[in-house]
Parts: sequence; structure tokens; C-alpha cells
Amino acid sequence: SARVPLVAGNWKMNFDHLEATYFVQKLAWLLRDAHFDYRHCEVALMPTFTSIRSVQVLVEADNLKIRYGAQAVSVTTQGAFTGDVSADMLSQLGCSYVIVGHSERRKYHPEDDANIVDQVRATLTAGMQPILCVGESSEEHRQGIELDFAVGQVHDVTRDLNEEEAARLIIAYEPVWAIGTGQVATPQSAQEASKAMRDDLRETFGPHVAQTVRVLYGGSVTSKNAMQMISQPDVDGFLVGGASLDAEEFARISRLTE
Ligand code: G2H
Repeated sequence: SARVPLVAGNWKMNFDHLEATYFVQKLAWLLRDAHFDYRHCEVALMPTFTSIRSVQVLVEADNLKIRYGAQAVSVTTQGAFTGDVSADMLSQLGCSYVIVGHSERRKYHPEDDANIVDQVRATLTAGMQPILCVGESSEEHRQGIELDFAVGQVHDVTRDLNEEEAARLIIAYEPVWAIGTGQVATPQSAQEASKAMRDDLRETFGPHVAQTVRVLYGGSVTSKNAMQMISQPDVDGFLVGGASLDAEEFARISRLTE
């Protein structure tokens, strides 16, 4: 497809800033050694807030092509919001992306659809790209309504965007039952869900948005299952959790996607 795939590592709450710096150096070296072509595949890391500045300094000093972003963002711009980090603060640190609505945030923090809509908007306004996470739980999976569920989640969060905003979205399809469990979705079901979401985007926003938006798969991705997934026409890359904590494994997944 015309879309450049994206392999994004979601580090979750792992690595302090020294470990993050060491990881980025190692990954950059591994990819350079493999003559990795970043024009064929974007590679990104999502550290904790406390490591982003260190990653930025390293990326700028060594002129690295690795991109980075945050795992969540405040819905407000500034002021008396203890513990929050604004979208402008992230974009000033050179962040390209913000993960929005990851199921762990939906579970452990009061992130509902309204809050997720506002995070998407805050991210777009600050010039970054939201990686909007959706996906069914095992209950919807068992009932066989996963397609409607995932499509509905994207639809509800994005329907008020304009075409230009929608074109900058990235979607991560992450079946909740596949997250960190080693139970990966079949390539066929990842393809079906990705296609269903793309079809809905086409209906809402037209062909340009449908052709532009990247739909990533997330949930127990490893270098063993990545190849079959990425050969699906509507799967445009990965949001990688556990396997993104090992630089060699993450480099392998990136190279399979290149
Ligand atoms: C899903 C994924 C990354 P893992 O949360 O977002 O994590 O690959 O560990 O299942």
C-alpha cells in the first residue's frame, strides 16, 4: 500500500531515563548495522514522561531517525492540574505521537470516550499524531461482536473530527484479550477488523482519509508472528508492548516490517 508502516514500541511503565538512553543507542546501532531504511518503515518508541527529554537529546545529538512519543496526554492546556502533562509540553520535546485510550489507561484511570476524544483533539492541536487504541474484550470476542465493537469505538471517538484531522489519525487495533497474554489474534481477524475500521472511515470521511490512516495491530506481537500480520493488506504496522523491551527483538520486528 502507499502507507508507510509504523512500528511503535509501547514501553508502558518500564525503563528509567538511563535505560531508555542505552536502549535507543543500541536500537539505532542495530538498525544502522542492518542498513535499515527508515523511508520504508517508521520506527518509534513511547517512553515514560520522565525519559522523553533524554531520548530527545540523544536523537538530536546523533541525528537519529527514530521517532518517539508519549503514552497519554492531558486534555487541558495548562494550570492547576496536578500530575498532568500538556500536549504542547510533549510537542516541544519533539514527540511525534501520543498513544490515546490504551486499554490499561481505560482500566486504571478514569478515561472514558469523552476524555479520549479530548486527548485526540489536544494531540492534533499540538501538531502530533494520536495513536488511538481500540479493541474488544474477551466478552465481546466470545459473543462474536468484535468487529462492530471496534468500529463503534473508532466511530464514536472520531466522528466530530474534520477530514484534515481524521487523516492524521493512527489507529491501533488491540483486542484486550491479546494484550500481554501471549495469545495473538489470527492474521485473518486482524485483517478483518482493520478493514472494517477503514471502511467506516471511508464512509465518514471519504477515500483520502481511508487510504491515509494507518491501522496497527497490537497484542502479544513478536518477531515470530509479525510477518504473517504485516502481509495483510490493511495492517500497517504494530504497537508492540513486551517485545519492545528487548532491542534485538524490536529491531527484528522493525526489519520484518521494512
Ligand atoms: C498491547 C501491547 C502494546 P503487548 O498493550 O500496546 O502490549 O505486546 O505486551 O501485548
